[in-house]
Amino acid sequence: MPTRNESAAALLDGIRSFIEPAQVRTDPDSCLNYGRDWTRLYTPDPLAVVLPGNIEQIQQLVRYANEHRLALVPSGGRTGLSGAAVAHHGEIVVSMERMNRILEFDSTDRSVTCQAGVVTEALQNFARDHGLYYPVDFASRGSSQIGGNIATNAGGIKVVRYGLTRDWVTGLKVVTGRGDLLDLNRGLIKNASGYDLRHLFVGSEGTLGIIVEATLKLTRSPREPSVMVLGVPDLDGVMSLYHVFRNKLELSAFEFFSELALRHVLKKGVQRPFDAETPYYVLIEFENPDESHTDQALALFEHCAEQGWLADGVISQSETQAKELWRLREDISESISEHQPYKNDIAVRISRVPALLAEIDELLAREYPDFEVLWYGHIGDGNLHVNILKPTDLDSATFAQKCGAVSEHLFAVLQRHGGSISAEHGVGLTKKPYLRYSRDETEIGYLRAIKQVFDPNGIMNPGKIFD
Ligand code: 2HG
Ligand code: ZN
Repeated sequence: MPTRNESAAALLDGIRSFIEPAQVRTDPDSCLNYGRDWTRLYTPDPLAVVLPGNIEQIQQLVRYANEHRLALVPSGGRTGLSGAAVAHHGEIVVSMERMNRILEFDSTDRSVTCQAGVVTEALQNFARDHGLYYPVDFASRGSSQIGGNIATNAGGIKVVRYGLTRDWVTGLKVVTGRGDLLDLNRGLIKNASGYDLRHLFVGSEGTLGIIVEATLKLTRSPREPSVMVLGVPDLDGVMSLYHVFRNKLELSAFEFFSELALRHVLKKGVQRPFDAETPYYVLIEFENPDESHTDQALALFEHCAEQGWLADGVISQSETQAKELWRLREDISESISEHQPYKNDIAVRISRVPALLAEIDELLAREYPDFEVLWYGHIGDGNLHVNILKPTDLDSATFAQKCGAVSEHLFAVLQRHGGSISAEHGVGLTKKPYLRYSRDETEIGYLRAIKQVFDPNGIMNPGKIFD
């Protein structure tokens, strides 16, 4: 961990000699906003917020930080849920916000090169304007940035069909923790010339260096996506629907949520999709270019209803209706934020989902008899978001301590199923104490050794993923 033994003012003056003084901020508002992400669990306390405008400035900053042993926290849209972009120990936040240009597009390659600070939705819109599609998508699309998505290997709602951010990154420019600029893979599809360092940076959470540019693949746009929401009496039904629908339709999403989770969205004014109330719901999105696909979906619906796997359902008739149905699932996270939820973002192989669900359900009912536990997530990817809401009369510290204790049991169950403590939100600060449940000591030793190569002085996002 770097130490500070020079006066803050002198250190910042040094930075102002190579980055425009107005882009080196210390005002309380900037420190508060740029020093935190969506976790709201930590008190932001950065030394300063720096907004570089080009790669040279970033290299200078990293070299300066090495010289003076300053800690840097790379910062994108700060929509993360694990504290990886939090600066709470006098670090310097390096915001990529000003580096938000799309630099190059090639229709033959179907690829786009952009700076790290491009907002996800801006890239999606750019692709659409060029008759193509960037498929990595999630509720925070309006503020999350490409660099942050890469640093956490963001997943989201279309993984079942299109994979994770990693699958779309064909090139990366990074400034390592040593200040070197690496130009990794340069948009190539095939490149068998040794270790692929690009993939080390995907999911590195800012601990190896700063992602400054990315080349991303695009694909053809989906044809007439339709959305179905189905009411399901039990978790076995959820898995049965997955098998049936996946085998017959080209699914682009297979999401689930509980009635308890849905109720929070309904409180915000969204309409219940149909009269029947069921403990669980599944949201399915599929390409529906002609009537034969609609007929197929309806036939599957009938079949599943006959089997007792679903109780009711609705299919979108327009794009607007499809968007409304998506809100039932996508708005959950925001609708519960006022309850200071303790978040779990766990993953197992899909075949293990039923057994894991049953065990965790039993564990949580036993350990949290008085807490509201909400289930939702990307069940088609084996990724469940288990959110525990803080009872209003319980103080935050006791709540966190109780949840932390249960996490040890939960992750032990997960470990037995070969799962991961973080599917898509990252380790950051919140899951750091539990990393050993996903990676054994030997493997963590290799992770540390890799960090040492890229960041020998430990200036890059110290205290994140592991100490
Ligand atoms: C989602 O899938 C996001 O909605 C947030 O990953 C999950 O709130 C959460 O736990
Ligand atoms: Zn998610």
